[in-house]
This record gives sequence, structure tokens and C-alpha cells, in this order.
Amino acid sequence: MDRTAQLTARSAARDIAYDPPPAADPRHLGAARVLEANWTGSSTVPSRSLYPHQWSWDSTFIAIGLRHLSPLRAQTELETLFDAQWGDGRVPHIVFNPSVPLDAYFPSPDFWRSSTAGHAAGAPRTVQTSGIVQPPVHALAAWLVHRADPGLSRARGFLPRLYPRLAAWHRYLLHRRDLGGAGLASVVHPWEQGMDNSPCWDTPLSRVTPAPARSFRRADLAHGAPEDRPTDLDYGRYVRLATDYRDGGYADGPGEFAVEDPAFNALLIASEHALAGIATELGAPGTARHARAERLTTALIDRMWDPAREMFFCHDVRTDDLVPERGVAGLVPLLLPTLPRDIAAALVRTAHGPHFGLGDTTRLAPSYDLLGEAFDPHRYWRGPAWFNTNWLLERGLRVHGERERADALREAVLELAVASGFAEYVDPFTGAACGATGFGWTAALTLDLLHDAEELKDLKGGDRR
Ligand code: 9WN
Repeated sequence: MDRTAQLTARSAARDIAYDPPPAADPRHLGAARVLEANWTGSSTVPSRSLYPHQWSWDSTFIAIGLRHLSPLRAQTELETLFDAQWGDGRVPHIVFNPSVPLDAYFPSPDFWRSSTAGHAAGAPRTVQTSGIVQPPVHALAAWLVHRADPGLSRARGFLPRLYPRLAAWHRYLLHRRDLGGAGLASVVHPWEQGMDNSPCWDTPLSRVTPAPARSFRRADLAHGAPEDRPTDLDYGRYVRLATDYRDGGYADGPGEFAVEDPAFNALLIASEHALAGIATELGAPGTARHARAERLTTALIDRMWDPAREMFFCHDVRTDDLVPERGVAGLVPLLLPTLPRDIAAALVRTAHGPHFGLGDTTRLAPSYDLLGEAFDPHRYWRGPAWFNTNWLLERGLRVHGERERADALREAVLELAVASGFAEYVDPFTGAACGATGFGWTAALTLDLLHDAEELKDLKGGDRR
């Protein structure tokens, strides 16, 4: 057996031998069971009930956790997603599973019509996808997955195959999506930023004429409590934006909704650093990518940092204004190790101050300002705490030397993830489970925090250490 075959067989054996030894941490066991239950054979669904397809940024977080169980599965997770990449470089936010009934999730493939409406933008013919994107955590995930088992990764040519695709993805965001002209990427739909129903979208969305409620049929209400989900009016606006984008052939340009978001761009910057690490691993210099990441960091600060309110805010490209709502996205740039020290210190203060209450009134950072008018501890992205954003904050606290605070947040994430049955999100005060349970990224990031060690350095990009 040659080396590639040996390594693949070894990893496949580990892949099948999924049950960890009896002495394993029960938290690890519980998380591994969720990932096993949500695995479809080539990717992982966020939730068997609510989200029965593959979601882009979910898969990145899932791969980050899955690498501790099966590096082969983690690589496959990302490869499956990138097999659905469009010719123009975009990575679609959903890759549809053809064996799932159309009415299981709305908007379904017959709404997006990717292979016809997305033809000019290079949508794949063999797989149905949505036409919008989600936050670019991919290069960071690919780099972390590689480092979990470099031997297997090299033997399978994981990075050489993925690198050009990741580079095309970043090119798409940095060129086609630079709608504000400042070098940053804009989102053209709230679903693209991943925090769908955040009050940060209320003002930019208010300019969008909603599609009539009778023109579409929501599937989410069959699984989630209506008072926890976005309203019909918001859904009407989501549908209108997606319809217009589709009917314009998914071409990027001036549209009704264009927002530069601090979390989306911070994740792009972190991924650009990771891409530099990947380039170096492949024998090419990563210097230009690090330099670009630094330029993007400067643009992020110039465009979205508010020194008086000590956090980042969304920039509404259509009006050239900052959106004055405090969303957790405005804390996510803490993830960047090269953030100026005074800004990092201010973000730490804000996270632990009255607006987010971390370690005081809340154990996990809420998705939105506790003191904001729109705050609701249960409604989607308008207050509840999510595990992926808290994982990002935990990483940020740790890279900026806030060890005790990071330890406290890690303990809270682990405890509440397990106690809530790996819930999609929780009440930020009580930790009560909301949304789906058995949620993919909650389980995956639990595993990652249990395995917390070396990987943090990777946020800085491999060739800098
Ligand atoms: C729309 C899958 C996704 C997450 C998003 C979350 C939610 C979808 C929805 O579920 O969005 O993409 O139908 O509400 O907001 O972050 O990726 O878990």
C-alpha cells in the first residue's frame, strides 16, 4: 500500500471507529454523537429538522470541530462545499441535498433556480445551490483542518486542491463585493452575514418593499416557535431581496441593500491571514496576503470603528452612514491578533460592560445590545446568545492575552452547550435552550474548545510564528 493509501485507510479507520473510549469526557461523547447524527456521508447538516441541507459558514465551524474526530471528514466537509462553488468564485450559502423534499426548507432550490438564473455567474449544473453567500471563515477552517493531520492533508493534496478555490472566493468578495469602494466586502442580503434577523438590518431593510406574504410559504414555523423567529414582514423583505438578486442573474452591482459588516470583514481578514499560511505551506510567499489583510484591517477601523462607543458598527453603503445598533458582530474583530492594542482593550471593556454584560449579567455574549430598544432574549439574533459568536470572542480574548476572561467564557460555552442539548442558541440570562437542539456548530465548537491547544496560533497565519 502506498503512503497515500495508508494514510487514507488509517484516517478512514478512525472515521468509522467513531465511538471514543469509555473513559472519554461525556461532553466530548455528546458532541461527537450530534456530529455523527448530522453527517450525511459527504457533509453535515446544521440541524436534521430545521436546516436539512449544507450551509456554508456552518460547515466551516463544523469542520473546525470535526477535525478532532476525523480529519478526513473535516476535509470532505469543505471539499463538498467547494464542489458547489460558482465560476465567479462565490461559495453559495446553501448546497441543497436532492434527496430532501422541496417543502422541507424555504427558500428551496426551485426558488433560487441556480443552474438557470445563475448560469451567467457560473453556477454549477450538477448541484442546486442558493445564490447568496455567507461569512468567509473557509480559509481559516481549511488551515486548521490541515494542521490537525498534515500527513493526511499532504497525502490527499487537500491544500493544493483547495487553495485556488479559496483564492477565487476571496477575489470574488474583494472585487465584485466591494460595493462601497473602500476595499471591504458588502453583504447584499441579511442571510449573507449569518445573523439574519439582527436589529442592525432594520434600517437598511426598511427601504425594501416586502414580497406579499401569500407569495411564499415559510417552512421554519413548522419547527420553531413563531415568537422566536423573524416576523412575516421581515421574511417578505428577505424574499424580495433574494428574488430581485436572482432575477438580475445574481449579478453584483447597485441594489437596494448593501452593508459592510464588521464580523463578515473581520472573518475575511482572519481568512486572508490563514491563506498566507496556506500559500507558505505550498511553497509560495504569503507576504502579499498578510499585507492585504493589514490594509483591510486599516479600512475596517477607518470605516466602522466608533471610538466613543468603543465598538465596531455596520456601514450602510447606500446612505454612507453607520447603523447605530450594537450587534455582537461589532465585537468580533477582537479575533484579529493585529488589532491595535487600544481598540482590543476597548472591545474587551464593551463585551464585559452593560451592553453585553459578559461575566456579569450574562454568561455568554448576547447577539444584540441588552439595553437596545429591540432587545428580545428569545427572538432570532435580536438578543439570544449563539455558540459560534461566543467561540469567536473566546478566541479573541485569548489572542489578546485576556486569559482569565477567556477561560470563564470557555467554561460557560462548554457548560451551556451540553446543558442545552447542543442548542442552536440560548437565552443569554438563563441559558435556556432555544431553536433546534442537536445543532451542528454548537457540537463542533464544543469539541474544539475541549481540544483547545496549539491552534490559536493559527489565527495569526502559519508562516508568522
Ligand atoms: C438562512 C443554518 C443557518 C445559519 C444562519 C442562521 C439560519 C437561515 C434561516 O440558519 O439562517 O440562511 O433559514 O434562518 O441565521 O446563521 O447559517 O444554520
